[in-house]
Amino acid sequence: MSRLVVVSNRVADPRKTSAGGLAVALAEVLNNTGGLWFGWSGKIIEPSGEGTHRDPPLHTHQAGPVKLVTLDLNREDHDAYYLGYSNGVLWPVFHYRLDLADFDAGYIAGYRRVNQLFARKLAPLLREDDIIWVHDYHLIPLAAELRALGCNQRIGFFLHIPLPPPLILAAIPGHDWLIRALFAYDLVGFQSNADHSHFCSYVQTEAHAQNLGEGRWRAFNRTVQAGAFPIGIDVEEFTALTNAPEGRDMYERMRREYSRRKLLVGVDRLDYSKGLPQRMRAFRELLTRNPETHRSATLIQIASPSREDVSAYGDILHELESLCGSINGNFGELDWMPVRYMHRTVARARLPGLYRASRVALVTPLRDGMNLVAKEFVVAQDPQDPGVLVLSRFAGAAEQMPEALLVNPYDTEATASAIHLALQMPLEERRERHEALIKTMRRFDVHWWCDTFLETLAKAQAEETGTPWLRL
Ligand code: ADQ
Repeated sequence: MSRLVVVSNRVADPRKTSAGGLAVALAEVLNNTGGLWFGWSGKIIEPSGEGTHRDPPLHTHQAGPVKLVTLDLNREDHDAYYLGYSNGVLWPVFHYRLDLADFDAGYIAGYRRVNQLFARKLAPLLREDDIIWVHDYHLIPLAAELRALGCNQRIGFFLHIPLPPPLILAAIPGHDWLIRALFAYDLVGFQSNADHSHFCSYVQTEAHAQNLGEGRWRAFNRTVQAGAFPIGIDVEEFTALTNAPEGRDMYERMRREYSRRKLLVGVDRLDYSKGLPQRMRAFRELLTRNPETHRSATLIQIASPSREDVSAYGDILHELESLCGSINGNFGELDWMPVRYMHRTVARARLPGLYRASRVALVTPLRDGMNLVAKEFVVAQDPQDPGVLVLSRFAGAAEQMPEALLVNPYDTEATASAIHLALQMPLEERRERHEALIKTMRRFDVHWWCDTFLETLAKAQAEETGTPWLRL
């Protein structure tokens, strides 16, 4: 059996439950084959510090049968690769936010440099029959760099964030280079059919790729297979977490505290893609139009700090704080605050209790690859008295969850109406919708996602080439 090698920007210790569903699921596969997980350590070497040289040493930790190998980045590389090209260019553009992209010409060179560094450090650790699975937008050119070093192993890539339509993608300096780099993989996976179709249109129109059928494309003397592999959650693990003492305790406490109110919940990273100001405006609209919701509805919004060193994130923080303040100022009473906003991360063990105590979840991103909060909310519900999911049609999850109340988060009035409908939905309808949703969650869980991707990768037919891959 081949060994699995996972490569991602950050590496998580799979033995820690706080690592979450994805880390746990990958760990399970890695455990089976005694695999390797490779990525950035999260540490930055400052210019004045020791070891500012280009090739930092590797750190190796054995986590059960899984070997974790990480490397540090020097400040210049980190700023160009991580803050610059990954989070200043690819993240906004892939989420359709050209207005927030910072197309500094120097970033792409740093992005490439770090991908080359990853390849150079990883290649000597590889075995001939390894299967390599690369994750996310930080590492698009990694396979091409590995191929340039003579690595012929099967390499798959999964994009966790959306892929925009060709004309938006084409705004990125170096977009043709990026997509050409995807052809160094044997299999490229997307979250949704929409993302996959954007890839197909791009390679047809911009790269004149030949469609070989069954998801296979030929261009740049190479064949790549592409498809949609919607990520799921670990339903069993999350159900166990819901029934564990900490989850139950959280549930009981929330029910006691809010016994006279219906709770609405939002749980997000504080990111402009998550549509938090739009959500607050819709909630304000709900309160304005429906006086009977006053005192009876409370929105708990948890927004965990994220990428605070990227400037667009400071703006979203201030906008959100000011909206929450003005809603509470205008509508609040001595014994009722409409919004409880917390700028922090909630311990994973407590999340299911919070979800279960809530009548409505607001998952209203402006664009999202998938959105696992929507799935976690459904799994944490009591099937006899489930809450209602209000879900943005622009989240990848919407393709799999038509039984949620799907909304356009840019349409404040329509979103407010959907929230109102959710608050009033009769028990029978809530049960029916929940039953359909939980069925899908169980069928397409994280194990399905891992297994399907890896089985497809094992069968993907690679074709060789001598192309010099990456001339920028
Ligand atoms: P993210 O944008 O980080 O991930 P998401 O899928 O919403 O988004 O959340 C990932 C995990 O973080 C979930 O397990 C959630 O519970 C947890 N989380 C989020 N906010 C939290 C908070 N405030 N406190 C505690 N926990 C919190 C990217 C893509 C998504 C895609 C995932 C997985 O942007 O579209 O679903 O990867 O592929």
